[in-house]
Formats: sequence, C-alpha cells, structure tokens
Amino acid sequence: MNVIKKIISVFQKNTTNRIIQAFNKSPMRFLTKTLSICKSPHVYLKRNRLAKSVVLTPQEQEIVSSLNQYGYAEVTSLLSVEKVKVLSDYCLDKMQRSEEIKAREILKTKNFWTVLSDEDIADKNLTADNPLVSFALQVPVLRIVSAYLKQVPFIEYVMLTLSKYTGEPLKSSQLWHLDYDNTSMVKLFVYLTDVNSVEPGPFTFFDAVTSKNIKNSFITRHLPDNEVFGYVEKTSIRQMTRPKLSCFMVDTTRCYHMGSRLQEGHQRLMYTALYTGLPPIYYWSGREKYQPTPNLESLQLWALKVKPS
Ligand SMILES: O=C(O)CCC(=O)C(=O)O
Repeated sequence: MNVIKKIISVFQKNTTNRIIQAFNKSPMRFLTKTLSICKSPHVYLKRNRLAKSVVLTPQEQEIVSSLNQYGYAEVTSLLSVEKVKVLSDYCLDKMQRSEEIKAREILKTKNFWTVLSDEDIADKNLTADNPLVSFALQVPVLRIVSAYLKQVPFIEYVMLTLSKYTGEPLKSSQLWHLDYDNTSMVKLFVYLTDVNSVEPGPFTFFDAVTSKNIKNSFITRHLPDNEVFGYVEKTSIRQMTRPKLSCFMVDTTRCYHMGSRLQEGHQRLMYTALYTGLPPIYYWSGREKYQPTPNLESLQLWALKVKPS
C-alpha cells in the first residue's frame, strides 16, 4: 500500500512540476513572477535597492550597454586572468576523469553532455572557495549583472559540461530555444577547450533584436533550424567560435540560442554560471546552497544568499 502511495505521490509531484514548467514557458511566467514578488516583496525590493548603489567602471558600463541593447557581451578582458587559470586547471582535471564522473552523474538529462560539476554538488553545499563558485563570485561580474537585472543577483547554479558527439538527431538545447529559469537572468560562459570552428559545437545564438522576430507557440517549444530560418536570416547567426579561456555573457531569456552540435572526434568543455533575480518563478529554485568563506564582500554574500553570521 505504501509503495502505491509513494508511486502516486511521485506521479502527482512530477505532473504538478510539469504543469508549472509549461505555464512558465508561456507569457504567463510574468504572472508567476508578479505573484512571487507579492509573496515576498522585501526580497525583491532589498535587492533592487542594493543594485541602485552599485557603481560601474567605464568598461563595466559598456558591457551593461551591450547586454541591454543586444542581450550579450564579450567579457574575457574583464575577468581576472589568474581566476580563469584556476578555473581552467580545476576543470581540465575533471575532464581527465570524465568517465569516472559520468558513472556517478546525478541528472542524466542530456546524453550529448556529461555534467562534470555533479561531483562538487552531490548532496552537499558548495563552499565559496570552490573554483566553480569563486569564479562566478567575481565582483565586476556581480556589479554588471546587478546593473543589468536592476537587482543584486543570486547564483542559481554553476555547471561544468563536457559535450560530445552522439551521432543522434539534434534534441533539447541543441535546438533553438529561450531559457525560462526565471524572467530575469543572465548566463556567464567560459570555454575551457578551444572552440575555434563549428566542429566542437560552439554556443550559437541570435542577438536579442533579431530574436524578437522568431515566432514560437504559446507554450514555447525548441525549434529546428528550418523553422527558425523562416523568420530570420541565416547571416544574422552569432557563432561563438573562440579559443579556450574566452568568456561571454548572454541573456538567454532574450536571445534564441543552441549549441553542443558536435562533430565526430570532438569535445567541448564549457563552464556556465546562471545569475537570476529573486524571487524565483519555481518553488524548487532560488534556494540557499552555498557555504560562505571569510572576507566576502556584500555583493558576494547576496549572490550566495547566505545568512550573515
Ligand atoms: O550547449 C550549448 O552550447 C547550449 C547551452 C544552452 O542552451 C544553455 O546554456 O542555455
């Protein structure tokens, strides 16, 4: 009897989550966001207020303008070379152990990549000095995201993916889509292997202006090339063919994108940090999951959503 109850509860939970996901993949997500703000206005207002006090350097201002206008920006020259090196060493070591990590992967949602960061996350909280987290905590990035989202962000996740060739038809994020983790968010990407050509499956997108011309259903779907090219010119594609250690930021809620379309014999190691404005639009996200380290600045503490001790 207990087993049946358990099966029913799992089924109900999955069904509820699927309904919420479908709802938030439609324009109704703005209603969800409004309701979440009404439920916890202090979270939203406090983070808004703090963002107003952020002072940007001229370089940061330029990046925010590019994000506002086009939904993306190159940020390689903004980031600490030392931090990129630490991230790279940490991630390349994981790549060497990818088969072992793959065997312990938690969520096998996409067979064209292995989530190498799963072993960091597992059941535990991540510490702020974990290289995947400390890279996302760079204050210039947090200032930029705060100014762009008009809200001091939360680091919803950090992720390291190793994409591989499967020989199977394209699916999920290999097709064109927008992201719906939140109504306001931005992603920071770092290539940790060279992606100098189309073979290693570059992150590919249309800027926010072009993306507006792409039509989708009320509950949005991932779109194949032929459908997308019915709305926009192939020539407006932005293919991030860049050497390793290149860093860029994209508002993936505004820019249609896809990637990981690898050709045989290639692989791509990429780091992603997702910054979101709180409150979340899903009851299961926006949760505390980080352990602070001493001497963090205020923006960093907010980004980790840690309670001050
Ligand atoms: O694999 C890729 O380049 C696409 C990743 C993606 O769709 C995303 O991070 O939202």
